[in-house]
Amino acid sequence: MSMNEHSRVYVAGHRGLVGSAIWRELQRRGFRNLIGRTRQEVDLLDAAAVSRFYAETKPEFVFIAAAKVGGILANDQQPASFLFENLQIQNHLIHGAWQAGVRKLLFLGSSCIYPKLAPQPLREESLLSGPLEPTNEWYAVAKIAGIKLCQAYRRQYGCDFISAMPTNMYGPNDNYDLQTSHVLPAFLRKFHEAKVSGAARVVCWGSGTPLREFLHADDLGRACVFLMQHYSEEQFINVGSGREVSIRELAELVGRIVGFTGEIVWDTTKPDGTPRKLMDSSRLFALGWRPQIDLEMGIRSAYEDFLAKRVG
Ligand code: GFB
Repeated sequence: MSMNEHSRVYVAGHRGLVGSAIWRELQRRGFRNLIGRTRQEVDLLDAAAVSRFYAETKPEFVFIAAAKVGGILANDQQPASFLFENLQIQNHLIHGAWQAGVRKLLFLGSSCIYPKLAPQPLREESLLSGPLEPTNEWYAVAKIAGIKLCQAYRRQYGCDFISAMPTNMYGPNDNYDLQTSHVLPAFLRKFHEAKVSGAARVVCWGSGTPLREFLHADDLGRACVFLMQHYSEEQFINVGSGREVSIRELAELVGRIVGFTGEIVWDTTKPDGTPRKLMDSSRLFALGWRPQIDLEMGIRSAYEDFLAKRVG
């Protein structure tokens, strides 16, 4: 039986950027048996706690949006945490889902699984065809292991476990901490604070030349629910918008939306990361799915979320 509004659906990481978007989409579609647990309620680093949770709640469908995530600097500075914690979280959730007889599971990876110099736009077949981008290889290795674990449980045990690889995400419930965040929430905060304080300059990291593809979390939420209902292949599938911008263009766009009129300067002691990361999402598009939120509209709504969440 496929997932419907009566199904028992567990969203791991339901308070985060991606998990909360999946949750909102399921609510919007009238799902009434949603299961979510905070870190305090179920520690996903604890195998026994995860297995108890599965036994008690018996979910039929599972979305894995729980992970230790962060921007380029956090990835570079905490290699052990990014590798170890992500392996633990996904091992517990995937193995536990098999033990609990979960009908279908969707694991979320990241576009950083691809080799740094793989042909662009990035096709699913490029996985493991070359060396990874060094700033986030630890996170990438964990995510590759998660994809492989889903494929292995599918082959050995016949589990309907699938994986989706989203591009760079942004939207409500993002992390706005300047040391650990991704670029888009960092820009919202930096440009907003500069505007409010009347600062003449905003300092951005790297050279501004890297190209990135952005997707609003609500588009990813819709894609995840769509894939849970319509996709069941061993090969993972890319989820992107198909549009890329340079980090410099992004800075100018965020500056304009926020209303900052000063100067943008580039701190080239900070890493650029991979030069380009555009996904080929044609397999997903061929299934009939399309993103709905363009970058400017998405940044405007993300800025509203930032203003609403801001204390003081
Ligand atoms: O979003 P971001 O941290 O992640 O950085 P990645 C994207 C680009 O923005 C890099 C530049 O070229 C940064 O140097 N940048 C400029 C900034 N100013 C800032 C700033 O103030 N903060 C941040 N964070 N960046 C991550 C991976 O890579 O992408 C993760 O590390 C994950 O593993 C995620 O895959 C999607 O796109 O470089």
